Amino acid sequence: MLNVSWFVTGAPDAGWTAYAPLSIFSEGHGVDFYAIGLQISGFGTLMGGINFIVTVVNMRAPGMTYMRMPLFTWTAFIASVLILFAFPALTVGLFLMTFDRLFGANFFDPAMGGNAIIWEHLFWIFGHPEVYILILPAFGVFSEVIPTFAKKRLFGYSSMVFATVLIAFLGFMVWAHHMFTVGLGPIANSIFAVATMAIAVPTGIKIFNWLFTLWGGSIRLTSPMVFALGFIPTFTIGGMTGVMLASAAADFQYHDSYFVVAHFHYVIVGGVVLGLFAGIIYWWPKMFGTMLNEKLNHWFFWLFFIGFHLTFFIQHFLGLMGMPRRYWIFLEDQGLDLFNFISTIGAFFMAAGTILFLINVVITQAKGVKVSGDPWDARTLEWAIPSPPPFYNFQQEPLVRG
Ligand SMILES: [Cu+2]
Repeated sequence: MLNVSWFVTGAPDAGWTAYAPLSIFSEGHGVDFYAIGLQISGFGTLMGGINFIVTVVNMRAPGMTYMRMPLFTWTAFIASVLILFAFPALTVGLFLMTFDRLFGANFFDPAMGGNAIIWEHLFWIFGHPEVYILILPAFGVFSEVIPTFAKKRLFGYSSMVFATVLIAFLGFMVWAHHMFTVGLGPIANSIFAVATMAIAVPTGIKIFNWLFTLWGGSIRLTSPMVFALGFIPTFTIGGMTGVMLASAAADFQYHDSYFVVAHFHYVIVGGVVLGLFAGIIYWWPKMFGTMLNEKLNHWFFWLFFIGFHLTFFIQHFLGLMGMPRRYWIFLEDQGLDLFNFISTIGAFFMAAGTILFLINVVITQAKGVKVSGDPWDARTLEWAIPSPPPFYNFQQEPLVRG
């Protein structure tokens, strides 16, 4: 019989961050596959990022100067630059880990004179910019959706671009805020604390620009717009808990508790996932020439949005009550049961909303009713051609004048 035991033994049981030395002594091949899998997907991401950079630099339409580019293009461009500089740190770390595990090297083994903390540095020098690789394109989506459905130009375009670049730049100087409890010392902790808090400034600029774009606009509550309106307060809460966590002294209390889990999900679900759904719904007619059912989209939003806050808002308090992360089971009657139960109910709401969205996709594509080139009355350049676009995109190369 074929012996596959070398292949199937051992999960990557060192957590998603694969901290050393746990990761280098993990039994079986789980962590080896973690490393090779990340190398392969990292290579793909890097190639994709380079492709976007080269496309934006070389293939803009005549007259499409950098400061006329749509903000979604800007944010995709800057996110690609982040990929270019952040992923190599992960590549190096994974190579060292693989050498430790397979070839007897000792980069991360303190007993052999290695340094386990180097892995944490390499991981987070990649890991923090990765957050911005995720969130910046979502910011771009909202910067397209909000002006469209407020029927106004985006407020503060150039400050939006400036804030995007500044967030990207500062994003490389804050990685050790994930390591406040490691023992880097008060000076390093203070520097990283201040740098982290500084990121709230360009992020705040963006939030206020979106609010000023809404101000006095004739607002159409289409589903992408409702996602955008849900995003602003949700993400702001995530940003505020981010500033709380950035305080190194306070972080000694929050660290590895559910407070961090709540913060993370307010940023990633409240920012990235809401942006993803807003973008998919908004550009669905552009991609497929059909229009998702708006009534179901709104039901999807409300189930998902209420479910999200039910699930995660309460986890701030679970964290402050001392509930740690990464435990799969808790003893009863520690005062954590009710809040965890509420959290679970919320998760079912989110699942129900997402299933509704998938049903919407299936129904819409089965019906296949075609819509006009610009069903949202958006009027930006991508809507000036038929939906979905013909393979040549524009019949004549467009000349961008403003
Ligand atoms: Cu971070």
